Amino acid sequence: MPYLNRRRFLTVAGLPVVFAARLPAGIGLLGLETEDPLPGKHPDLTILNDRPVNAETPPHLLDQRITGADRLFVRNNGIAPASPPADPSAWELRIAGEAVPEPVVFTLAELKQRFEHHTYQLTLECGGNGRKEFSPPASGNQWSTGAVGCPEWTGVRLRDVLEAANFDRKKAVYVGYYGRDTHLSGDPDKVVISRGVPIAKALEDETLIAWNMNGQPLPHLNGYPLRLLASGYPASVSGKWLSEIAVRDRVHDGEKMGGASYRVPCKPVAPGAEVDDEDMCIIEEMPVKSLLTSPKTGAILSDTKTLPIAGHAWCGSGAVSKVDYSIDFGSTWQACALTKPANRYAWQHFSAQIEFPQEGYYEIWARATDDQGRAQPMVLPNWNPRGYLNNACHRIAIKVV
Ligand SMILES: Nc1nc2c(c(=O)[nH]1)N[C@H]1C(S)=C(S)[C@@H](COP(=O)(O)O)O[C@H]1N2
Ligand SMILES: [Mo]
Repeated sequence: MPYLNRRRFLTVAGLPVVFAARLPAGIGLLGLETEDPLPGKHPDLTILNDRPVNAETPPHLLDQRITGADRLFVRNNGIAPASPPADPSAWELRIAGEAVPEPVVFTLAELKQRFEHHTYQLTLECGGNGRKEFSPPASGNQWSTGAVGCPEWTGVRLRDVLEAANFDRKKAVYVGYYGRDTHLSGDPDKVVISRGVPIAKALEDETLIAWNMNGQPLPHLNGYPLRLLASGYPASVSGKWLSEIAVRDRVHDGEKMGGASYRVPCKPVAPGAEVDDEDMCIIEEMPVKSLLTSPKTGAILSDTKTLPIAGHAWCGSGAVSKVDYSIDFGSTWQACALTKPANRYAWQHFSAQIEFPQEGYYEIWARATDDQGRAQPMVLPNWNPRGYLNNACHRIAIKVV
C-alpha cells in the first residue's frame, strides 16, 4: 500500500494523486489493482506465482469437453513478450539446425498460405502437474491437478514445414525450439527454455505449429501468435511465442534439456535420494491419468443417493481403454462409460451414476487404464527430484445426508 510522503510528488500506478497534499496525516491510500496478471483468463484460475506467471485450473472448471481458452493453465518459465506483435502476419519462424541445408524463414502469413491447415483436439499437460503431493517435497510450482487442458488447435504440421526446408532425414535426430519470451534476469542473451522432441515425434501427424485455439488466435499467455504442440509429451516441449525450430543432428541440448529439468531417474529411486545427472533420463510419453471434473469436491448429496459423475482421461501414447471408480477407498471398482477420443492425443470422457448405500462421508476415486494395461496407481508413483509424472488417482470428497 502506498503511503503519503509529503516531500515527494505522489503517484499510484503511474497516475498523479491530485489531492495528495490534502490527505490527512497517517491515512494510507487504498491503491489500485494495477495489472491483471492473467489477462483473458477465467478469474477462478489459481495463481501459483506471478513472476513468472503460473496459474492452474480447478478441476470443476475443466468439465468442458473442449477446454475453453480462458481456462487453459499458464506455465511461464520467463517473461512473456511485453505486448502482442503489431502485425502478427509478419511474425517470423526460422527453421535451422545441423540437419537443414540452410536456414529458412517463414512468416506466419506464409505458413498459413503455403501449408495445409489441420485441426486437432490435443491434451497439454505440464510434466510437473501433481508435484504438490511429492514427499519429500520437490521445488517448483506446487501444481495440484490443474496443469492440464485439452483445447482444439489449428495450424500446420511441423513435418510439412520441415520438408519444405529440405531437412535431412538421415541426419535429423531431434528438434529443438526457441521462443520470444525473455529471461527473468532481464538478460536478453539468456534463453528461457529451449526443449524439443525426438525426430519421430516431430514428424507425427498431430505435431503442429499452431496459431488458433478453439478457432480463435492463441491467448497471449499461451504463446500468441504461434506455438508448437507435441501432445502426449510433457507440455514443456510445446514451445510458445515460437521463433525458431532447430533440426538437430543430436539430442537437443538447449536450456532445460539437462540436469534434473524434465528428467527423472532412469531407474526408480527411494524418496529423497540424490541422483547423478548421468542416471537421469529425459521424460517422453506422459503416463495414463484421469480427472474428476463433476461434481466439485465437497459436494453434498441430499434427498437422493444417486450421483452422476464425469471427467476426462488421457495418456501419452495409444488410448485409454477403461476408467473405473471406487467409493470404498479402492477396495472395489466399478466401470465407467468411456468415449473414444476425438482424435489421437485428445482426452476421453468418462461418466457413471453412483449409488451410495447409506448416509455418510465418501471419497470417489477414479482410475484410468491405458490400452497397454497400465493403470493409474492409487498412491504417489516414482518419487523423483523435481516432482514430475504424478499420475496417482484423483479423489473427491462427497457428503451424503
Ligand atoms: N517459450 C516458452 N515456451 C514454453 C514455456 C515457456 O516458459 N516459454 N513453458 C513450457 C512449459 S514448462 C509448459 S507446461 C507449457 C505450458 O503451456 P501453456 O502455458 O500454454 O499452458 O509451455 C511450454 N512452452
Ligand atoms: Mo511444464
